[in-house]
Amino acid sequence: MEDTPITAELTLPGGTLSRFTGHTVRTLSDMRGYYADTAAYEALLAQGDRVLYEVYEVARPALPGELSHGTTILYPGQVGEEYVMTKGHYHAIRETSEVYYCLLGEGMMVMEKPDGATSVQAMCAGTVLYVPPRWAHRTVNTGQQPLVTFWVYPAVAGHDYASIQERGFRKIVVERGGGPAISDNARFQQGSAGSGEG
Ligand code: S6P
Ligand code: ZN
Repeated sequence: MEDTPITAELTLPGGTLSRFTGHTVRTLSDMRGYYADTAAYEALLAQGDRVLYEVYEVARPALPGELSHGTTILYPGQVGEEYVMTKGHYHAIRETSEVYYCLLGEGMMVMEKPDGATSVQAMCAGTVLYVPPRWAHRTVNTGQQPLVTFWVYPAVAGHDYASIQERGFRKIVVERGGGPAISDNARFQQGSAGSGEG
């Protein structure tokens, strides 16, 4: 693994990086079970699978001191009333944090802790958002254009998707009267999100 300094170009409005180690493309079919309105999800999928978000990552070795970083391009849209969103995750090592810098678009970061604490923060170009240790996090695009974020987190963190996939977040972001509103997730299931690997 390269241990010399790395320079990359982050191009806007696309949000792409000129150098990266991984490129993940998430489509509607990857998101089965995530959206509250399952009928709307199936109806949309029947019209065709489409890309919902892309991630460009400079993944670094899982060693103390290393920082992984990259960009997420979350496309606009809705599944029923619910705005397009990322899967969301805890970091496998719960005592790790993350910094997000919003470069373009409008959205929200939905966050919660296993003890039930929740926080939903608005993001637009210029917003710097700190996700402290132990907070699960998901990005939601509430705007009309791609939501582009740059993020940095400890490379040792790892990801726990299962806790969110099984239970969801307590809060969801839906369209009400032409704008975003935060709503209780009727499908949220109580349960322990565990302590992670750390
Ligand atoms: C990683 C960081 C982001 C997300 C990305 C996609 O810790 O939070 O790179 O991975 O925004 O979200 P998700 O929930 O599908 O990984
Ligand atoms: Zn993360």
